[in-house]
Formats: sequence, C-alpha cells, structure tokens
Amino acid sequence: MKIAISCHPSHGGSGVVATELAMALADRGHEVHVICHTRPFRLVDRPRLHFHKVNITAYPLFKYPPHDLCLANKMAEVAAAEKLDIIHAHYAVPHTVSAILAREMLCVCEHPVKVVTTLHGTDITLVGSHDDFRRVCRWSMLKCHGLTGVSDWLAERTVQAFDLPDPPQVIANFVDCDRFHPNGRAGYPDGQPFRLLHASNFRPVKRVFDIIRVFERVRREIDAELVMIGDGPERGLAQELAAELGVCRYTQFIGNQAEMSQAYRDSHLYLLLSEYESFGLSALEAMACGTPVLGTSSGGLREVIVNEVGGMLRPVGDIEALSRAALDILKDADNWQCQSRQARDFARATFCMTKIVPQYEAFYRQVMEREEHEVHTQHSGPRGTTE
Ligand code: GMT
Repeated sequence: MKIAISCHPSHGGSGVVATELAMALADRGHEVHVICHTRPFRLVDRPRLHFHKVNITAYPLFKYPPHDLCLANKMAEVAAAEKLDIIHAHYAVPHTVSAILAREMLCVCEHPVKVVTTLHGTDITLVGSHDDFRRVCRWSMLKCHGLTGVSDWLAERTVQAFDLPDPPQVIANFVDCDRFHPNGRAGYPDGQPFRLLHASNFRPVKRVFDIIRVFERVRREIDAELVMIGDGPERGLAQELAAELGVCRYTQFIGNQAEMSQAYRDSHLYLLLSEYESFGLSALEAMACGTPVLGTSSGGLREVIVNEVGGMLRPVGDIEALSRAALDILKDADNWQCQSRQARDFARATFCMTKIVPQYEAFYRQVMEREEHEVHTQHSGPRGTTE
C-alpha cells in the first residue's frame, strides 16, 4: 500500500508510535511517506520510507503562520503525486482536519485517498474536548474513513466525550523487540546504588513531583539514584522539589534523549505515576528491556501493566503505597529478577511489533474497501441533531 503518516515530530508518545509504525510498514514492503514540519527524531532512513517536509510560510500579516493549511496542501500534493491509498493522521489535533482538507481538495474523482486517524490520548481528553477545539475535532473524526484508539479506556473516553456513533477500533501501541530487549541490561546491584528512571514531557498529567517524593522515601531505606529524562513545564519545579527534599545530589535531569533503550536497560525500576495515561508507551518500552515498572492504577496503564507481573499498580498520588511497592521490589533480589523476566515476557507476548503492525495493515485494507457514502458526511450533533 501507499501510505502517508503525519504526526507531532517532537519527543512524545504519539510521534514515537507514528514513526515506529512508518518504519515497520516500510520494512514490510509498503511505500511510506512521512509528512511533518520537522523530521521526527526517531525516524531512521530505509528503503521505501520518504520524508516530506512541510514548509510553514511566514508572512508579515500572519501573527500565527497557518501550519494546518500548509500541511493540508503538502498532503494533497503528495497524495496526488504518489497516488496514495491512505493518509494516516496521528493525534487528531490538527492532523485530522488537514488530512480531510487534503482529501476534499483532491476530490473523490481525481484521487480517492482514504483518511484514518489514530487517537493517542490528550488529543481527546485535554485538547480535542476543550471548547476551543471540540466541534472541529468531532467533525473531523466523523469525516474519517477509519478511527483507531490505543486502548479500550481511550476508546470509551472518546465515545463519551464526543458522543460518537461508533467507538474507535482499538489497536494497542507496540514495541520493536529487536531494539528494546534486555541483552546487556544492568543486573541486580551488588553494592552499587539502584537506579530509578522516569521519562516524560513534564506536563502536570505526569505528576513528576510524585516521582521525586517517592524517590526521597525510597532513599530513606536504600542507596538509590534517579534519572529524569525529558523536558517540559514542570521540570524546573521538580528540580526545586528535589533540592528541597535533599535528594538533588542523587537526581540527574538529563533532558530529551533520542536513544532510550540503553537508559531502560541501565535502570532497575521505571516510574510512571501519571494522573492517567491512555496507554503509557514508555512503560511498555521499559518492560521490553526487562525493567519492572511502577505505575498508577488509572486509565489505559491498567491495560499495559498487570499488577505483580513485571510491574506494580498503585493508586494515583498515594506516595506511601507507591514508595512501599518500589521498596518491596527493589529490596528483594529474587522478586526483582522474577519481575524483570516477567516484564520482558509480557511485553513481548502481548505488544510486540510483529503482532500489532499486521492489525494496522488489516485495518487499512478494511478502510480501503469502505465506500465513500459510509463516511459520516453530515455535520450532525449529539444523537444526529444538527449542532
Ligand atoms: O504523554 C503525553 O502527554 C504525550 C502524548 C503524545 O501524544 O505524545 O502521549 C499520549 O500518547 C502516547 C502514545 O499513544 C500514549 O502512550 C500516552 O499514554 C498518551 N498520553 C496520555 O494519555 C497522557
């Protein structure tokens, strides 16, 4: 198939999933066109994978350059030139609207490209359902030939938040087990400190202060260090909290990293203590590398981590329970070894790329067989009324 993929190219789960999917599809023989304003950081050249840069035209009249129009224009250009079968938007805002515009521009008779969107999480829970985006987000989702979501939890939230007639099809996120594996990983420490790891965009939903608080409790009982990867609005405050709690000497904030697999392998526990995650891709990557995960029992993380099988789930914000769980696994060598093995086995058995990518291929085939009239063409409001 000939498939275009658009995503947010910066560090973040949706861009990572879109990039990994693009590379996997190209490796499986499809022609793949990645269309973004910046080259996604994980994109590695290979045969059949093409990157198209979207130029965002600046003009003194524009206070805000119209990215979404430039993207639509580029999508239409590539779709016509390459005779694309599918444009696959990752993260609904704004990629879905641009893809729908591109499709409308080409007209069904000129080149009937199909549009699908994968919903990732905050595009539904925070951004898309915000008053400033809700109508356009709902309209563009209804205009798609196919919608997928990365967990059952997200699919349910989408139907509730947008009153959609049908739920998105759930296709879980995946991990490339050839790159994310435990070979060469750190064993149970023999006199050295334990290493705890967190990686995120440091937004409020990640609750990074809880990470620091749990780490401080852990350090009261065992020698440990904390590595914080990523960048975002609450990074500075998290650094201040680490200083206030007296653990800043043992905490490193190292910014965004393109290569994550060795960081997972060098760690003994991965922490993801978010308010919610629609999925929690970093937790899956850590598990595939044999690193047990401590997560919160909310949202889609409950579909990625099975409690006591390579990871532990505890209530959001319960610092006492979270710290206890971290210490229980770290202080017991046999338990840690067992959880490390189970983490790897569960990630491989359930979410390996080789199992999930064929689900996208089947979904594309299904969408290509769909007739135009099967798409919701009416701008209808809740339960079919006109908004
Ligand atoms: O975690 C973020 O805030 C970034 C966001 C993104 O779009 O990059 O992540 C979302 O998509 C990831 C990939 O599908 C999921 O693994 C994350 O759980 C999801 N984040 C949230 O739901 C908060």
